[in-house]
Amino acid sequence: MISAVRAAQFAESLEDAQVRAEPIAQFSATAPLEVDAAYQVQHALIARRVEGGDRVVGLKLGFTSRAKARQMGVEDVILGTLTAGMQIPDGGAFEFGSCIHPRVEPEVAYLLGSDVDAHDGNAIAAVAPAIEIIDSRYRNFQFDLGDVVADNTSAAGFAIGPWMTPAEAGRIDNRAVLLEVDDRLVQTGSTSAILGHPARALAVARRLAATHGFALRSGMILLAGAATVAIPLPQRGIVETSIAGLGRVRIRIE
Ligand code: OOG
Repeated sequence: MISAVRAAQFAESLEDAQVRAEPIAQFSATAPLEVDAAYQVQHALIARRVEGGDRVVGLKLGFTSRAKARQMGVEDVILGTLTAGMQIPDGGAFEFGSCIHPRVEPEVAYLLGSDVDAHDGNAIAAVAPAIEIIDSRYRNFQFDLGDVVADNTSAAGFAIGPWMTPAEAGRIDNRAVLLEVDDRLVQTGSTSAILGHPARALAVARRLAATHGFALRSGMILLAGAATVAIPLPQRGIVETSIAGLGRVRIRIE
């Protein structure tokens, strides 16, 4: 653990990097953060946003697929926070210039139908295809585990497609996942790349939430993590995720 003052200082430099869209040096180069301290920084960062009028709308998992963990060299599954300010409506626009070096990845999203504590069973009310935009606030998109947790797991934007009930969706493992830019296929994968079965996401999120001081509440969104590697976000164009049997979600980058 670190002092609240120290956590606030780390949070302020991350917030500054994001607002100015200018990267900072990784903390691990000079002052490595233990995982507990890194979550303290993330909570301080989100508290600043909430004080500024933003609102927590969900949580996101990171490094739930081997492809992503390998791409970034971080092995542990991590939890980040989604706020209303990050949400892009399905079909809406996202400003490339608001980011430093954004990347995009296709994901599965869940809607929680009840509060979830460490022992709860299945609370998934709905499932949807999703797009996540990540933008590390660190130079060259390089970080260690503590760095990326403090930086709210690189969260920058997300869009959710039409929700479907679990009964309508059926078994959601081993569904084809496509990421397209201007109707060109840029990544393909399977929902089973997420933890071997994407339904495991809730249990993993529940464990991390209980350990690191997050609440999983009814009405919250949970992003289960990328099913493929991330690709650089195009400066302009239409980005779309489609998941077989679940439908599609698209945003316009401008
Ligand atoms: C960290 C976020 C990883 C995922 O889906 O695995 C992530 C990063 O790669 O910058 O969101």
